[in-house]
Amino acid sequence: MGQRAVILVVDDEATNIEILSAILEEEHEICFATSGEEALEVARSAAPDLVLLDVLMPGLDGYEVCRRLKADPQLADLPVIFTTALGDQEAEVRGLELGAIDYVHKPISPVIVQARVRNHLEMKRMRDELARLAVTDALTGLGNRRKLEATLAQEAVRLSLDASELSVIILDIDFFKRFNDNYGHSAGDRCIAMVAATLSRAVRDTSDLAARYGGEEFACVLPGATHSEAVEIAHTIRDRVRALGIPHGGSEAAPFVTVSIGVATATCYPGLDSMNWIKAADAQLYLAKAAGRHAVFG
Ligand code: GH3
Ligand code: MG
Ligand code: MG
Ligand code: MG
Repeated sequence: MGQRAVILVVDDEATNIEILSAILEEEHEICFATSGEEALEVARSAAPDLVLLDVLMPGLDGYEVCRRLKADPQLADLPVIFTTALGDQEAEVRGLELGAIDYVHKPISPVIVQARVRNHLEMKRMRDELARLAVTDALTGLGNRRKLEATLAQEAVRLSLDASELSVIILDIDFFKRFNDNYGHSAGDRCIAMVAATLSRAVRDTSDLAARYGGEEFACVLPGATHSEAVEIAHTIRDRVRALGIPHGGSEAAPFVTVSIGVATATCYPGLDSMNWIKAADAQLYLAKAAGRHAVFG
């Protein structure tokens, strides 16, 4: 069993909150709000997994709360189930059109509320897992190319707003075709996973991204890192990969697996294209390869 889900119960009548809490608290954690305004605050602070939202409330009504939740990128994925005494189809359709996933009528049936909440939580868990898999590389657990491109696009927006810096590192394993030829494809896969783990330990896990860019090529996005900071990180990565001591008889750079690294740093400029940062780092990587490999250029 995983962690207990957090359900936000919103209703202007305390009795309704008590009834829903009593029905759900055995299986889930409950937090509550007694107005639309409070619901938006608690949705942000308590990070619930699902909301049971009353429609008729003074001030912000349930529809308006739902509209605001769906308009907020941080909260848009939060599943909303309306609970209401309104019996007409129009009210129900309006709720569903605003992005609610379900609608339960008052007086509520405890078993139906329990079953619907359970189903919607399971669907949310699967959606979250799919979303995670869509941006994760299966072999290494790093971000994949899609994640890299999304992060770069996000960073381009951020850089156009503040004048901070951003560095990109591109890294490629040296003479890897010969490694596969000599030691086999499975050993090659294990080598890629070890280089990936080294990379991910060398960057800050809160703000930086380490991604698998292609077969034996990786990229790091380092928001806020100056050029000299990024070059220093690149040297650390280069040294740590060599220190793994993975034998590589076919390499002309060392008797062990090594990497070549290119570094590029961007600052804000008009018409900024984030894929140009990758091109700039790639050009430096090419120079590192040409200079004999196991090198950092930037
Ligand atoms: P260089 O030093 O110039 O980078 O030489 P290289 O041989 O590493 O360069 P190249 O790009 O020609 O070869 C990359 C090789 O990586 C070719 C391919 O067989 C191998 N490769 C790509 N993806 C994978 C993978 O997922 N697993 C394994 N085992 N090998 C892979
Ligand atoms: Mg009400
Ligand atoms: Mg390559
Ligand atoms: Mg290579």
